[in-house]
Amino acid sequence: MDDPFDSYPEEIKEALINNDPAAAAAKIHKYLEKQDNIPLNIAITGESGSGKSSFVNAIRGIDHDDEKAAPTGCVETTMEVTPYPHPNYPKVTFWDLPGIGTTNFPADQYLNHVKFERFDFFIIISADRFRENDVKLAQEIHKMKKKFYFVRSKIDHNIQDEKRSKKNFNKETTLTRIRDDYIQGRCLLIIATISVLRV
Ligand SMILES: Nc1nc2c(ncn2[C@@H]2O[C@H](COP(=O)(O)OP(=O)(O)OP(=O)(O)O)[C@@H](O)[C@H]2O)c(=O)[nH]1
Ligand SMILES: [Mg+2]
Repeated sequence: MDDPFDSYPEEIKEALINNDPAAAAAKIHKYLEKQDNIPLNIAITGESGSGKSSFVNAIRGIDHDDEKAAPTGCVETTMEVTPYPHPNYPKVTFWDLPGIGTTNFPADQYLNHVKFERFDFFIIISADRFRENDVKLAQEIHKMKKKFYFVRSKIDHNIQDEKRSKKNFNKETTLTRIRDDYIQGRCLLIIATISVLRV
């Protein structure tokens, strides 16, 4: 039979095996405190204008015009890799990255430029279409044996466009088509709009 304490750190295991619940509890408490203090650096990446900085603001619950907000805009905006702390977990940092694939940040120089390997976890934001650069980013992250989520932004735009152009418009059908399209691309997907994130 598998050892039920197998995944526990040695010192906790020892206290449990020795039937010393008080010592085990103290050690577990210390262990959890230590876990809380491990820094986690999450990179928000993707093409320019896909909504990376807007996502950072939404996930931090900060309005675009707040002085602590990541600047957003309808032209290429983020030029520096910029850290933003998680509002509740000080050890968790969201890093707002410039967009891949512009003349300022060509795809072949992007990874070096932003020092891609220094982050622990990645969120790739993409709007409208699943593009070559999104795949490149995912492949790089996979090579580093790290994890990522895809977030599809600007769903509200897609819904509006379909509503305008299709007689038999149905919101659920549109969302399902978008989901299926990404699943075919073998992506783990969260569908998001700024308004959804703010709820
Ligand atoms: N309607 C809608 N607009 C969005 C959404 N996400 C972002 N935007 C808008 O899209 C534009 C670009 O958003 P940013 O967050 O600046 O995009 P970015 O990816 O950070 O762009 P760069 O910094 O240039 O790489 C802004 O005008 C945002 O208000 C969304 O989900 N829905
Ligand atoms: Mg930005």
